[in-house]
Amino acid sequence: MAPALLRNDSYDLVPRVSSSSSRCKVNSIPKVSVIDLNTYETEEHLTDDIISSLKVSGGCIIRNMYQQSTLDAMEQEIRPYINATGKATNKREDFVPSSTKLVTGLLSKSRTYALSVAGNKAWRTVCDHFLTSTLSNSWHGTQSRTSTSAPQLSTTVTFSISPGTPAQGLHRDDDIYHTQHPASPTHHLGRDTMLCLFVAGAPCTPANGATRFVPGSHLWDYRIPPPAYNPDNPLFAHAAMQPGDAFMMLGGTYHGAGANTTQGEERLVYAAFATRGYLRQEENQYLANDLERIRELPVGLQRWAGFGASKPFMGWVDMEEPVRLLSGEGVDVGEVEFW
Ligand SMILES: O=C(O)CCC(=O)C(=O)O
Ligand SMILES: [Fe+2]
Repeated sequence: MAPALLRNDSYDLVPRVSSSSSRCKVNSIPKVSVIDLNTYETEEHLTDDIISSLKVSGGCIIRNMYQQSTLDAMEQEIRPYINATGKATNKREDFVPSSTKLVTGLLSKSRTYALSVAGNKAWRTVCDHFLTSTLSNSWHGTQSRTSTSAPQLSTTVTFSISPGTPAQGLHRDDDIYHTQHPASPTHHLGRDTMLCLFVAGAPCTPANGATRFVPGSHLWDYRIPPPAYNPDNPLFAHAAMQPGDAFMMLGGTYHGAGANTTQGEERLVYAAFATRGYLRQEENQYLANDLERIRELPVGLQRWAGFGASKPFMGWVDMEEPVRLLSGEGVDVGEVEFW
């Protein structure tokens, strides 16, 4: 079915065009990879390329990640919530313009979203790569233990962005974890606290506010402010997507929603965010969701959603993994070691 594997070589560094900001000590602007899922024969090759791309530019666009039938099912489940969301109050106007309709707590609102976006296998593999933590030399008496903490889902959100919505301020999502780094010429594992997945439910164009981002800024000194946006500034790229395309981004990359300057186009994006297993989830999944719906999800997805335990000894209820309590008697959730 798929044509022969096409290796993606689009993340070469191109010479930097000088920036107006003397504080931007970047020597090159990494090119953003745009890869097409249909050209891959194995998921391993796909995720390898996404990972390489994210390390270099902080963002990667994946064409054709979702079929229209999945998008249709997801929209059918989520649209009633969008329709029921009035114009938001301006209590978070400082971050998300009030003309943006946000639907959150999606794990229990849309099973399609839960299985295909939050639980997307390729995304989870990429999360495993960037967000797994291993603790060695954890001494317990005379025993030295090694614990591996798997990443977890942090936030679920649908963005419905109407015409007239102004641009969002450029920001780094990983600020919520107080992440700060000095400038680094290359990426190294251990520095990331967040990985983001954006899925286009409708076309995302520069005119309707496709996410603006600054390739390579995940490696900048975190004290450097974001550059001023202008469409011709070569420091910026746009996550322009057709329905079914996806954009993955490290949480340290400067980005923000653009302005929706169209007359009648809604920008519809389904997003999921992940973090390390021992950090607090941005969205409180225990209160954001109807637990009856969470119970109906596969146990592995429940663990991913924060109802598992992070090793060592994080997140238990009555010294048990939350999935055990959630599932009740008679459901095999497997044995868990807490370290
Ligand atoms: O809507 C977008 O394109 C980005 C939204 C975003 O960055 C955020 O809300 O943190
Ligand atoms: Fe953001």
